[in-house]
Amino acid sequence: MSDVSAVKAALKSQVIETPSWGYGNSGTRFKVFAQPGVPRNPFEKLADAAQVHAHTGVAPKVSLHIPWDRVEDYTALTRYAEELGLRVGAINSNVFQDEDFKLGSVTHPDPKVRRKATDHLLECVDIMDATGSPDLKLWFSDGTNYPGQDDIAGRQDRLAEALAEVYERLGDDQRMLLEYKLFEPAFYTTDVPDWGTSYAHCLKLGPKAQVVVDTGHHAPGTNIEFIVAFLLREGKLGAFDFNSRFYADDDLMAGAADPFQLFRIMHEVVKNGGLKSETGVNFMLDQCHNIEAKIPAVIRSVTNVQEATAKALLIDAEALAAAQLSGDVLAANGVLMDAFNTDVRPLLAGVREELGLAPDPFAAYLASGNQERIAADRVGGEQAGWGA
Ligand code: LRH
Ligand code: MN
Ligand code: MN
Repeated sequence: MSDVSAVKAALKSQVIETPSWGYGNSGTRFKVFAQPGVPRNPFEKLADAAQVHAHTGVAPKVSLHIPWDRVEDYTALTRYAEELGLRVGAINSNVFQDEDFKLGSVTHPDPKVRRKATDHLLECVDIMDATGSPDLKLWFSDGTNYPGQDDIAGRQDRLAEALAEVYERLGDDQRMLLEYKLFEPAFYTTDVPDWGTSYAHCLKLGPKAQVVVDTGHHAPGTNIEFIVAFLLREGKLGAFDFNSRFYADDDLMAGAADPFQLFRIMHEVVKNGGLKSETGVNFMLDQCHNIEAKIPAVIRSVTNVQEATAKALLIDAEALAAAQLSGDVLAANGVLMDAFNTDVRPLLAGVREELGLAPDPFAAYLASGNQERIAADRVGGEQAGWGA
């Protein structure tokens, strides 16, 4: 796409969903470093997300995580989101922090534990009904640590049974997004370890089940853009959990560790129609900001995704196709590298100005005084959930 106004229109319409847990305190198993001014409840997490949206103009949706964001009154939470100009995004289930789930949740050998886990997933669909959320995001920590610990295929049967029950409960405008992860916390087998497993379950379930690609959940060296191209071609790419990593599930800011990889992913998204709203790909962030200030880190992540998207949109598709057809490997690669090496910050500054925003959202947020205000107003902020 080389028409600048079309590129700008595409950038304005891209929605990046931010995670409620990205605004809370988080850390590693070694230490959680608390920061002043972090939210004390889900309402304050929404207020922080609204800051990101106010400065970037492209982040009106917030993912919630249950029970981290459990409230008495979801209608009140939804109304508050609307007052802030936000919508509730994906509801993330959590079947990995309860004592009962030590040996698994929906794949646990004991049917009573499986019932409890499936009931939680059904509760998440109730919350979708109450908040207007379109997406149920499922990630299972289920797996085993030792050879022989449990029946690998039997666990797939149990998983399929639970997924089918939850799928049946979904409304017409609701989707199930199944996330995979190679390992951790399970170290020998994981029940949904890769995109193929997720895809196979989603295919059996039906059109409302799609795969989530969390960019931090693969073996080192995995070609994520291939997975993206394949899933888009099959109509099975439901969402991204963007973050970046140097080693494993590091949950660092998207585009921080490997901006070139993010560009390659966004190239496949653009090339295969994934930016069009009818494809329904949800561009979510899934990150934890352990040592950096949270709202600015989310703003930086959003702009990093926008920069990768802008570069992908600038690829000269005609020149690329011609080079590919003629077998000119170096010319084809050159077309991609030209786009990647373009400084798109002025283009994005222009897009923001056209939206009535400051050209540099990061600087504008720091100058707004919000950080000082929340630090003074909020005492005793929450952990994101991991350390809780
Ligand atoms: C698991 C995961 C999943 C969870 C989130 C907090 O590692 O990526 O998406 O819901 O982290
Ligand atoms: Mn994730
Ligand atoms: Mn993760």
